[in-house]
Amino acid sequence: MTKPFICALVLMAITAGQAMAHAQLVKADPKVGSTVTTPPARLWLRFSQVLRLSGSGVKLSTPDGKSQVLEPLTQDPKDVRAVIAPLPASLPPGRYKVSWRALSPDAHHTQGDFSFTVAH
Ligand SMILES: [Cu+2]
Repeated sequence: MTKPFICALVLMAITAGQAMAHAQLVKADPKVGSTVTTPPARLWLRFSQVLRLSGSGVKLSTPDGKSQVLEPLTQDPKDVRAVIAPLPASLPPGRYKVSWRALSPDAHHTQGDFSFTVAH
């Protein structure tokens, strides 16, 4: 096959499988929408594929309306598709929003958000 033809096929595959081809959040800890009674020390996010860490990021919006980038974002040494972001120490009770932005190996971004609540 000629090179342009292969490229066209790849493009068609990407367009057809948009959701499949890109990193989507599969699992999180704290769980999506959950309420935890112990303030978590870190956020664990598992995606449908390996992320490029340099182009990915996680932001935390706190109950007081502020937001901060959670750094550094690291790969879970036990799971190549999972990343770990540190959380500020002893989060006060309230509802937190996590906004993530992921860079897939094919250089496309996906993003999403979810909330979790810290209760007494
Ligand atoms: Cu893509």
